[in-house]
Amino acid sequence: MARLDVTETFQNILFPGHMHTQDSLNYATNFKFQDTDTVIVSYPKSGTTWMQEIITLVLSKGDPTIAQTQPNWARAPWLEQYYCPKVLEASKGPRVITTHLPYHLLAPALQDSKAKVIYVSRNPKDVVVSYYHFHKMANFLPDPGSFSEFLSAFLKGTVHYGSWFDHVKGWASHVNFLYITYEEMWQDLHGSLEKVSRYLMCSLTEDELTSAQKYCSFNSMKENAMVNYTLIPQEIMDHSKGKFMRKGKIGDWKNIFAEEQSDHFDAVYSSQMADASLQFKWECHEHVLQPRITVNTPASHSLRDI
Ligand code: PPS
Repeated sequence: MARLDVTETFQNILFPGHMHTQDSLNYATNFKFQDTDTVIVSYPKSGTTWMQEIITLVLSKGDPTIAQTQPNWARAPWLEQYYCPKVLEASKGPRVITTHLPYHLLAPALQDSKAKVIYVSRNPKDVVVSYYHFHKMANFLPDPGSFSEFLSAFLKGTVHYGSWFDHVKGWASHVNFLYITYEEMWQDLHGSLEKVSRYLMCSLTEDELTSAQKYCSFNSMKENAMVNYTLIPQEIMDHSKGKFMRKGKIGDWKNIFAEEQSDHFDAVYSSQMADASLQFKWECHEHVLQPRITVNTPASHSLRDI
């Protein structure tokens, strides 16, 4: 499948026609989850690949063999992408599934399911920067234009995969899942591995944790062809225009946002997140959510903190 210039619109959300079709999106929204499934959920550029690697290494007890021999999309396929049924049919043992879909599209399928959901979020200012650079190298995404133009589309929610705000607020209303931030993984990878292993009820010894930590570090993943997307042909992802494992930092937004862009972002954030059921602080936080946690601190304050 190439379809690099095709955009699929599904329930008013844009998806790259490369990898997504109306059939694949319908398959995802009608999917029959199994109670043994683990589902990684994220808005693009929030730490999806990192969580795929973390889960692979937790389930393999720190042994890197699978992480270094199977591409991430074959171990944890994206539910909404066309090849997913084939990968799942061939899979043995408990399934790990990835999705960028917003909550309202998957909620009916997940209702009454005991599948373990791990939601990864990231400071949206870093998300938009990472996403902007990704648009330049990924030939299945439209030309992002200037950063200012892309930022404006991101804040309006007209970029591919829809609104970041709707994504995080929607998934915050799901019952009982592991919520973890990119920032927490960055600041405490060892602790994050422990949390994921506890949630998956797969305990690791200290040596196994140390090994897992080594292989899901940024430097290790950057060199791992199974996750750095160098297996993808140049015409689909142009690595001369940028790297998938680009910087792997927190707070990189400060290198590109102008002050007025940051102020405008904060204002849109405050207004969009006023009704959020979870307080998002882009520091070290992890919650197994109960629905409708009250927000005590104005969310916009926390955005300025890092
Ligand atoms: S995608 O395309 O949605 O699957 O992208 P996603 O994997 O969600 O996000 C890519 C960004 O995550 C960074 N990344 C990491 N950062 C730190 N440590 C590790 N191990 C790691 N693995 C991936 C990757 O570099 C992208 O962020 P940026 O800011 O662009 O570097």
